[in-house]
Amino acid sequence: MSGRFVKLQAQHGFTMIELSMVLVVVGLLIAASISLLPGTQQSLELKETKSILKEMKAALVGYAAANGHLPCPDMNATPDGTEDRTGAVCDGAVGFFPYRTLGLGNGVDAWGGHVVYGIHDANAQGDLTDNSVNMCLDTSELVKLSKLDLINDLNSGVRISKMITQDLGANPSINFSCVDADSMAVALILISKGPTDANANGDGATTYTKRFDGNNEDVLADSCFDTPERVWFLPNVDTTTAVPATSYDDVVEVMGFTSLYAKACLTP
Ligand SMILES: [Ca+2]
Ligand SMILES: [Ca+2]
Ligand SMILES: [Ca+2]
Ligand SMILES: [Ca+2]
Repeated sequence: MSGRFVKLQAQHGFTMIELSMVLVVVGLLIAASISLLPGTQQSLELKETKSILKEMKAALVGYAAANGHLPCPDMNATPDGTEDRTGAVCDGAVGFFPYRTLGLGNGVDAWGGHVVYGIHDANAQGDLTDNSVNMCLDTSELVKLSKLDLINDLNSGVRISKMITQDLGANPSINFSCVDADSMAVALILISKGPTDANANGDGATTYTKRFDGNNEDVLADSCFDTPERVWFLPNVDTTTAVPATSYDDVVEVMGFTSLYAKACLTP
């Protein structure tokens, strides 16, 4: 009887130790997950935004394949999701993503910001967005798409910048150039501002609508933008040193002329 009692006591004690060890481990796991959460959340939103921009690009290609032209940007200051054009010509080359024209539910990134959509200068060329010409069937359009636009239109239309210098020393910096000789014309571009005004250059850090960085600044006024290869670059986010002008958290997706033609016009 007493032997059985001792055995029960021993079993009970062992269970308590085991339980307390489990509680300690659970506590450590919770602490670890809480400390990891902000960075994990940010990278999830970045990943989701990249995926959203790719889906938007696929929708644009599908629209071009079905209609023979791209939709115009949504030029409403408060985006209504519909393209804005006057006849065959777009009301502007850079505006917001026309999600309703494309049959999508919304046109925002993972942070809730409206995605900017730019198309190659519609007023000067009228090719990609002209709804009276099928860019897949008109041979003069074909020639322009494959050759002339790329060579001759660096001075106009939507284009992306080029990296000119890189310094990964004590004060890292990467410089991009938007001058005509360094930039490259593209058929279309999609831009998310990311979560912050990462280069903190005073272009409106307190409001979401002005969080563009790098060459994406003044996004509706000037049509040269950052290359999609320009990745998030936040070297001095601890703010103990001045945030360099190269800090950058925008997300950019582009499509060139030949790629658009191949995907919209040649893919069965
Ligand atoms: Ca509109
Ligand atoms: Ca930004
Ligand atoms: Ca900025
Ligand atoms: Ca610009």
